Amino acid sequence: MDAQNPMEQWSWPPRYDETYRPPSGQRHWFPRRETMPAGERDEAILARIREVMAYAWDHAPFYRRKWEEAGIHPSAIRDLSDFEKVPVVRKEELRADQAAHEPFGSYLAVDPGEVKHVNGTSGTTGRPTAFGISERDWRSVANAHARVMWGMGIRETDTVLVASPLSLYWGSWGAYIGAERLGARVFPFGAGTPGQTARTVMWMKQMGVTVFYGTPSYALHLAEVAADEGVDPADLGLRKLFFSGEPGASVPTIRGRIEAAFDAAVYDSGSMAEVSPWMHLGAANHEPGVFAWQDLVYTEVCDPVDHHRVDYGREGTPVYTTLERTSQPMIRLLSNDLTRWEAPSADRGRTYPFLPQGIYGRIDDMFTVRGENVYPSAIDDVVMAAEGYGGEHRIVISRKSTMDTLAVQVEHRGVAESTLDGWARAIEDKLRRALGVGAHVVPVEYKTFDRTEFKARRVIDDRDLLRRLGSGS
Ligand code: 8LQ
Repeated sequence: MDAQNPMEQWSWPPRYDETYRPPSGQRHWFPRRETMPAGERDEAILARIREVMAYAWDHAPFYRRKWEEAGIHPSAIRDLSDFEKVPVVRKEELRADQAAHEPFGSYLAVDPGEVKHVNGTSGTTGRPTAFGISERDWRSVANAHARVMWGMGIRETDTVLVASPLSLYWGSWGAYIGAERLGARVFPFGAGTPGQTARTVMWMKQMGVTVFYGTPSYALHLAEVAADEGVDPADLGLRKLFFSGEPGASVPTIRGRIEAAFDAAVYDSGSMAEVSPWMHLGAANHEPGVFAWQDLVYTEVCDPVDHHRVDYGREGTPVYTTLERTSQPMIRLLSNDLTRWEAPSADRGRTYPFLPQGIYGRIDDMFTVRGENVYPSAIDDVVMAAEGYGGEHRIVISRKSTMDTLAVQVEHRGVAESTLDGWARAIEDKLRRALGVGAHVVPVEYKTFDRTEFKARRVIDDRDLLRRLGSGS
């Protein structure tokens, strides 16, 4: 342990020894930071929050305006409960602020000349948001990601394939610079151009890729394409796959399918690009679920209405605060995602709060059918477990008179025509038990639906269409 730095390179503004790397056999990159009593860490986090808030107050007019309106000054934060009174930041606010203060918004807390990297949201509708990243932040993210990837067991002897789009998407670059900082070999193949997936399979074999990064949907698609090319994905030589961007790696069925297809270990990670290092929700050993690495990005799982922390054991929406970002610090960014958290426990090998089911959905994607809240990922979990599942499905919500109905179109493969009806009814039974509501299962031919190379969009909400046409209620 470094006597000058009792929490191992813990400083504000962040400064890392770029030559540091633990011995290969060591489980933790920073053992003290990762295994210290959670209460002690919380004290350091509180002090850091005060520093980050004071910094934002001085350097980012967006925060000063917002907090003055709310009557809050950084010096008033005396404990972590006080911090819950700081108003959340919504993504719409960031978008509007950037429109008013081009190009990076008035939450940019460094001189514009210090922005050395630009990433952004890849959304095709609405105004995109630009991420202006200083060199210091770029390095902090690289160091954080190296550390979380180290925790997944990735080592300098690995070759890491970045198989998500290498364009505006922060996720790909974050994985790239993390792997590079860790000392691994990085192979930025990307994803998303026609015919690329078959080439990925070929190159993976040639380059001896041992680690895959991308989305869970894409890993499943890659396995399918490999099989079409006559390659058993289990023979590709992968040791590990790690994911971000969408639910899946902590959804048991999806996780199981990926593990089985590639005969490799699966790790979940990811939060939101705005709060990169997004990998702060890195993996726990070989179980589903993720840790909230609180010393990188302080995560509060909150009541979606009052934005106060919910008790451990309860469901809520993550609210994120970056503790190592100086260019566009995020202080209580509301995710509108859903998760459940558990108290830190030394038994898990890291004393961080634990999200046993990962992030299982977005509040916006949740729908209500006959009074029951339904998450698409819960449907995925059931449908993808069915023997004879063909690889894709679509969830269709529509409205008949005043009642919402749920139908799931499921591709089948290798199911005899004469038994299809029974096959569909069996999935319906399982859905009813898992969701508490009935769903109509419609079998469709294998490869009816497009595969995605990025984040899946499986929900078709006909009620939206009705609303847009003005005929819905
Ligand atoms: N989202 C991201 N990671 C997720 C996960 N592990 N489980 C469930 N949902 C997840 C840049 C990083 O890869 C994170 C990322 O995808 O950032 P984006 O593009 O800003 O998207 C953020 C949203 O992806 C989150 O709010 C989650 O809904 C989802």
